[in-house]
Amino acid sequence: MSLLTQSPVWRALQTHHKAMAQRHLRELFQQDARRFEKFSLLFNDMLMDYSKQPVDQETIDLLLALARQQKLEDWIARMFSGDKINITEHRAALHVALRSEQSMFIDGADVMPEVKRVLKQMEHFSVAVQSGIRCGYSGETFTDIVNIGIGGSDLGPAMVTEALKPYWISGITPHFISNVDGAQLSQVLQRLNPATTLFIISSKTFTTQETLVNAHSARQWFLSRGGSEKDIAHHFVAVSANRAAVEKFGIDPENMFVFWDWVGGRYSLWSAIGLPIALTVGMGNFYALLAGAREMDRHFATVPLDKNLPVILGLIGVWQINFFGISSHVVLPYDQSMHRFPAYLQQLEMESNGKRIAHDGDTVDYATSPVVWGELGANGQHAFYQLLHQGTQPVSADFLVPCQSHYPFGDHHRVVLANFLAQTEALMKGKTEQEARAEMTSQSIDAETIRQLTPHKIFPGNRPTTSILFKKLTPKSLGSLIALYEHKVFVQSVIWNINPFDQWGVELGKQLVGKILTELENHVPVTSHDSSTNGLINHLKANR
Ligand code: G6Q
Repeated sequence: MSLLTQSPVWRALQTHHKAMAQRHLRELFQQDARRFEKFSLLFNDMLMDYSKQPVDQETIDLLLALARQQKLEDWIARMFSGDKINITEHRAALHVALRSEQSMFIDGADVMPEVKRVLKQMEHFSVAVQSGIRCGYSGETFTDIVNIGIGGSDLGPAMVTEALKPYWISGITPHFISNVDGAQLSQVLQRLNPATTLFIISSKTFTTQETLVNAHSARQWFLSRGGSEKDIAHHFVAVSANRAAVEKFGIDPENMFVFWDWVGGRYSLWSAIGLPIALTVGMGNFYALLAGAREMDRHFATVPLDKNLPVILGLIGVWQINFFGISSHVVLPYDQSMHRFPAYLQQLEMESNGKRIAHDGDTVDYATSPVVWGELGANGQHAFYQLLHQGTQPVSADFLVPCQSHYPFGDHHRVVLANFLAQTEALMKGKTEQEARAEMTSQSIDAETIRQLTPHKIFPGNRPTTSILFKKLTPKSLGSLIALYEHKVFVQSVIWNINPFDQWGVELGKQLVGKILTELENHVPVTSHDSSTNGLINHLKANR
């Protein structure tokens, strides 16, 4: 058994769970009229309501004791001080420096002058593109930006760019190509004019096969549609930590935006990886995004644990996952612009904490990251909420809701809000047998039908939800929201004693593909794998 699961606090939480599991959320609300005030927190214009979680004051006290036992405050300080907390890669995880205004150090060297230099480079470049000073080979202004990248070099910037659609500068349309399936690239390129298209090749390593295949095809397309070799310098820029590979690809280092090994891919949207964001919404809005994250960083680093949003959000997750046994977590934004947020969060949470080896190399004897998934709120209601309400799998949920919409169109936003409120209330309360019967009786349904339908109309309720409300989805509030989740993930990693900043599982895929790619080149039958893989390869060879 691990030290964690043997610890007195863990055991106390297990005992406490036995008691809490007997209590329905409905009952907790009936017993305490001040439950909402007690179990909700404010940060700027953000409200986090966790009163619809199965907690009482003892739960919170025990979870905070667990956080202290795991030395959470020390770990937070270590992250902000540039310690090499990504131990398997011997690196710091200092993404907070990307939005800092103060000096931040790694190995005694201040990283901020470089961070600021690249931000200025992004600013000059985006102003030049937006104003038309930096233009395409025919002298026309750029109208389309194609970001080619995958994973962390795609999901963050794509999610933010979509979420900030109300801030898009007119005349520039962003496109994101991540999939190596040629369908995505060709569908986008067939609508574009090479003379007015700017490509950003985003890859920290600049060795990622999918990205390089897409980048080479984009280059080919450009050259075959009127662009010349010398025009490449105007139409292709790179964002990378690997200068040599960028040069080898043929991009002038003058057109390169760097970032550093202490920025993990899924934490990189605040770096030059955010270039498509800056080009689409303007550098002013990009700075506001950074400011929102910076304020959340300050909150995380300075506010006591019991009033600290990322800490409480992380601990609630631990309570659900490790004590209630919940392994499925759904995120439900009630805002159309946030349609990529669940995909972004999947990577952030599952790639960071989907691990089973602790810092000391031992296999953990407790659950870590749940399966994270999600969809826009109202759409989900007409699809999978059935399972949330009446299924056999327990699922915890985060609801993300703006108080104001950017689109004051008719009565739409009031309908959105009513749906969110109705769903969270129903998930908490459920519907008892008595209520189900009374409802059918009031509809004059006959006694036999009522008898038959009653079990189907009962809702157990007691489904745990957290609601996060923000005034409006602005660059600043979005920055705070993303940083909230980044730090929540870190909090959980500290409790679980795992490294959230490496990703050996991703590296595996990158290694495996090389050999098979060569095997697919010719028609010679393959026998070097297990019978299933050989069978699949040979079937594909025969049918390509
Ligand atoms: C992120 C992961 C991974 C990475 C991609 C792309 O944290 O490391 O998703 O971002 O594999 O890698 P490159 O940016 O190096 O192309």
